[in-house]
Amino acid sequence: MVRKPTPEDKFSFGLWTVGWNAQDTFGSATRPWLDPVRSVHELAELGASHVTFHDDDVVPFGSDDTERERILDAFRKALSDTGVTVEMVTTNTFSHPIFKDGAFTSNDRRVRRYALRKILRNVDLAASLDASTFVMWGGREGYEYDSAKDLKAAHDRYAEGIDTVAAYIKEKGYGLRIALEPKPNEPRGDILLPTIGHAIALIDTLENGDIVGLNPEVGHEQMAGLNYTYGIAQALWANKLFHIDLNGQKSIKYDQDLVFGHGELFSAFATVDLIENGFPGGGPTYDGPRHFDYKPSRTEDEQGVWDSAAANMATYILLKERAAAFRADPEVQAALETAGVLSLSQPTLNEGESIADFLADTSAYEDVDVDAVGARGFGFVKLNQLALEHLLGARG
Ligand code: ASC
Ligand code: MN
Ligand code: MN
Ligand code: MN
Repeated sequence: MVRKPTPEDKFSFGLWTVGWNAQDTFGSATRPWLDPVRSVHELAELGASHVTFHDDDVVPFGSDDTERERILDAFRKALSDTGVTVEMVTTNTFSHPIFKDGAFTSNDRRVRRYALRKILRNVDLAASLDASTFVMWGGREGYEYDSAKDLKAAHDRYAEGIDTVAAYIKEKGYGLRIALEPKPNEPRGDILLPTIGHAIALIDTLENGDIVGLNPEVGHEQMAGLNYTYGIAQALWANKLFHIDLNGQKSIKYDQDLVFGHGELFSAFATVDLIENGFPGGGPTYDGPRHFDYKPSRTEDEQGVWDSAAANMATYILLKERAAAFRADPEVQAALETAGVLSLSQPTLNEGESIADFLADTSAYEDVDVDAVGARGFGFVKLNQLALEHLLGARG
């Protein structure tokens, strides 16, 4: 049996996840449209504490102001009836044809100005709902043809757009931070800021970069053949892990958005271990929502939608329990010791050691028995097997 989620688990879902009607490139919808009000109630029932949404998930694109207010009133009522809160808001700058060549980086300046207005309007909504994170997934910020985009100008415009939104947040005194979501490709052939590292490098150039960080998604990093746990680790190290999108992906292919753990399970274990237990030697930790951005597969009916939502949380809880047992196991502690994992926190130079002192230290170089040091076994495989046995529930 898996225990039921509690508010301490901080589980959160995008309304576009359960709400996806399963239309894809090759086929029409297999499920009816779901009213976001209904989704809020169902997710609350299943044990989620928070929801997130794109502006257009709740208020259909093109709604007039009266209609918008009517819809938002019903949505706010669902929130207060259930106690569910909105922790993150994001903007749809990818569905409407106007965004076909991007939003902040479209070659058409009219589109860039329109996108900026759509986003600022949504920042106001996010702040009014007390959200703490404003995600930007630049899904259409890209190209298919190398000759079609001035990539220097595209980075200038991307940075300009993000900096303007950040400046607006500061000017208004909103308690929001921006989180960029990298993705290597799909729907564009190539997307700008394809990985966590690319995004961090751009953030470093911003004037208002202090309130700009990352929202890495499991599948997006894995689509690039990268290790998600490594990616969020570097973001944590840089104090830039503002939010996370958890889901599942099986290697380099289209964006599968499977249930968390239904892709690379062993990798999901490492992710949960890092999020819940932190770095072995201490350091920055992630305290934000455990947010799922998955898609209930096209094969599922409505019951399958709720079963898959529950599956994300159940899998996370199981991995959290397994990761706690892994860290608490004395054999694991001994294996970490043998592997040198815990000694990596020790600085390479002695405290106060100058480079001259270091160069004069013959024990660091001249006297080293390189064959003896090179003969050391690290025992990483034994450590990994202990992790696997914990993951499979064979220990503690
Ligand atoms: C987002 C986000 C994604 C995409 C995708 C839309 O806001 O985080 O990964 O949009 O879920 O289908
Ligand atoms: Mn995805
Ligand atoms: Mn996502
Ligand atoms: Mn996605």
